[in-house]
Formats: sequence, C-alpha cells, structure tokens
Amino acid sequence: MTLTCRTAGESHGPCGIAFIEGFPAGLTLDIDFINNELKRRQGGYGRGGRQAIENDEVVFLSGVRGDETTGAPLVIQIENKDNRLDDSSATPPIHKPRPGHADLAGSIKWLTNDCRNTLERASARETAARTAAGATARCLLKEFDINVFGFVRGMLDVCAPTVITPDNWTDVRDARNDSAVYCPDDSTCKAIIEHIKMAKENKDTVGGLCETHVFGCPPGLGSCVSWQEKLDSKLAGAVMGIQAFKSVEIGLGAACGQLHGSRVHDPIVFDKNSRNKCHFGFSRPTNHAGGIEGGMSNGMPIVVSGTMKPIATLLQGMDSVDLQSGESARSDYERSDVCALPAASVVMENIIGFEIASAFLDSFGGATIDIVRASHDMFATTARKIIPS
Ligand code: EPS
Repeated sequence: MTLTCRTAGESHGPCGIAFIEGFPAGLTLDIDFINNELKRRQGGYGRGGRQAIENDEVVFLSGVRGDETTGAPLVIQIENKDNRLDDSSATPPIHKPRPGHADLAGSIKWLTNDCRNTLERASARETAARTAAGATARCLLKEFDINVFGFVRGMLDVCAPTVITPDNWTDVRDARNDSAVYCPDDSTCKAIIEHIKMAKENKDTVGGLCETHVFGCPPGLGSCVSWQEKLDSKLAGAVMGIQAFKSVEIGLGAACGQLHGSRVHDPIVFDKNSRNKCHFGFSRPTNHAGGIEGGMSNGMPIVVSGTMKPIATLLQGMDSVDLQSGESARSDYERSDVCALPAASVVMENIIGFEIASAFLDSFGGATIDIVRASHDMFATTARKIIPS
C-alpha cells in the first residue's frame, strides 16, 4: 500500500488532524524529533501573534502503541489552543476578500458571500498537520541513513551563496539552527531580517525562496514507467501544495532552458572504491539534475527549491469588493504574519521527507520495518553484484 497522508481541521477549530496510511509496523517513532519540527515551524522572525498562543505537539490517536507503529493507520492530532470557530463573535463573517488568498474563489465555489469557511480551511495552519506527518515519515528514512535538510535561500534581492554537500550539510544545519530566519549565511540572514522589518513598517508582507536537499537516497526511487510515479512529479506536486507556493524547481530548474545539453547534463563517473555509498560508485562532478533523472533518484543528493509568495493578508489592505454590496472596498484584515518564509522552509523539508518515504516504500515496502529493511538490503547487495568490480 502506498504511503499516503490526508489532513483535516480548521485554523480556529479544535485541532488539526493528519491521517496516514501505509506505514509499516515496528518502527519506534522519535516523538521529540517530530515535536521539534513542529516547534521550528512555529518559529522564525516575522511571525504574527498566533504562535505565541499555540504550543504545537503531536498526539497519536491511532497506529502507535508505546512509541512503536502497529501497521494500522496513523492518526495525528495537533490541538488548537485558539479554538473559537463556534463563537461567531470571535470569528465573524468576512465579506471583503483578500487578493491573493482563497477568499474570493472559495466564496463563489461554496455559494456564499462569507469567506470565513474558506479561509479557515485554506489557512497555513494546516501545515502543522503536514509537518507532523512528514517528520513521522522521516523517522523511517533515518533508519536507512536518508536525511532531509531544508533552509531559507533568499528573499527579494538577496540569495545565500552557501554551497551544500553531503560532507558539510550538518555544519550548515547548525548555522541554520542559529539563524532567526533559518538561513545559514550570516549576511543574507541580516538582510532578510531588514527586509521583514521594512515590510512590517510599510504594513506589507514578503515571501522568498526555500530549498531542500535529500542525502542518502538510493537510485531508482520513483519511476520512468508511469508519469504518475515520477519522483519529480510527486515532489513538485507536494511543494506546490504548500499554501502560498507559486513555483518549484528541481536542480538547475528553469535555468536549463538557457543552456546547451553539454552544460546541463551531469557527466557519469565510476569509482569502485565508493561502491558502498548510496550511489554505488556512480557519482557526478555536477548535480544539475538535482538528483533525479527519468523520474527516478540517481543516487546524488535531491535538490528542490520553492518560491513562496508574500502572505495575502496585508495590514494596509488592498483594493477589493464588498461581497454584500458589490461596492469597492479595502480587503479585510485578519491577524496574520508579515513573513512566514522560515516556517515554510520547515514545511517544505518535511513534506519532501514524506514524499521520499512514500517513494522508498513503493520500492521496498512491506508490512513491518524488518521486511522493508530486508528488501532494501537485498536490493543493495544485488546492485553491488551487477555493477563493475
Ligand atoms: C498559521 C496560523 C494562522 C496564520 C497563518 C499561519 O493563524 P491566525 O490566522 O489565527 O493568525 O498566522 O496563516 C496564514 C498566513 C494564512 O494566510 O492563512 C500557522 O499556524 O502557521
């Protein structure tokens, strides 16, 4: 069974829920790791007042006994302390849709002039549930030394020059963890903070660029056989499914269109002394493909970047229309963030972790973690036998 996740819950309802199917039995979950990812998602310079109210932590309602998975569906609950949806005075109707938010399209879709139901579900609060699901899936990846690392690359006119490799990423992670905006480069971090301060002063918002790297993926995850199974297609869909993301790129991404093939494709080198690495000795001096060729992982690090647009809730408002009167009006203001880019980098890291775990189980899945391990080990042993010695 393919590993899948669905979520439920409103921003100001009682809780967020993630429902995960296809997770093998017998894996001890690192609950502290999962909760720490939730804590990171709540953080980052630029957040609004909501995060001071919440203290996001997972409760496993199903599929876990002790800390060990049972093979049954996993149901994760994250409580909303700011639970006030049934009090209409605390969550009043919204009639002046915010440009850039789901408000207008949702109100027309559900045949109402009150945007409240739409915005409650469309809210990025939902990403708490998906982050928890992704962090849970990453507990499985860690068993196979597959690590996922995400950070903020840039904003407006600044872009961190940091080069990330399988050898330095843990140091870069330390630098990211010390940064108020989850950006490992000190001067870029300072410039981003200034941009956020300025946006706040101007009653404006700001987005930016996030990046995620996956280290240790065996070759062959995903498929070239069916487009639905292509790893890049799944990763791109998942990233575009994060609230406010407007673009996703893998490896060189859009820049491929400006270069000849000889400059784009990564030469293949074989070194039998590194046959024990995840790429079985077939490394590449460059990684323009971002670790994916033909819809499959190729053993190099997987590199995905995503662009988040500025949050749609502006303190200054924007030109809009009152859905009750049809007259022009400034858009409504709801408490929000000036910038949630650092949080989005955590969401992206974890949803990519989820998709990689899903593709991993498509290749090596089984009812229990021991069966998954045996299947993976047999693949690795056989692969080493068929490659040149
Ligand atoms: C968010 C919770 C929300 C928003 C934000 C993300 O809480 P509230 O609406 O109560 O302030 O801060 O959501 C949005 C930016 C959005 O457009 O919906 C969270 O927990 O991440």
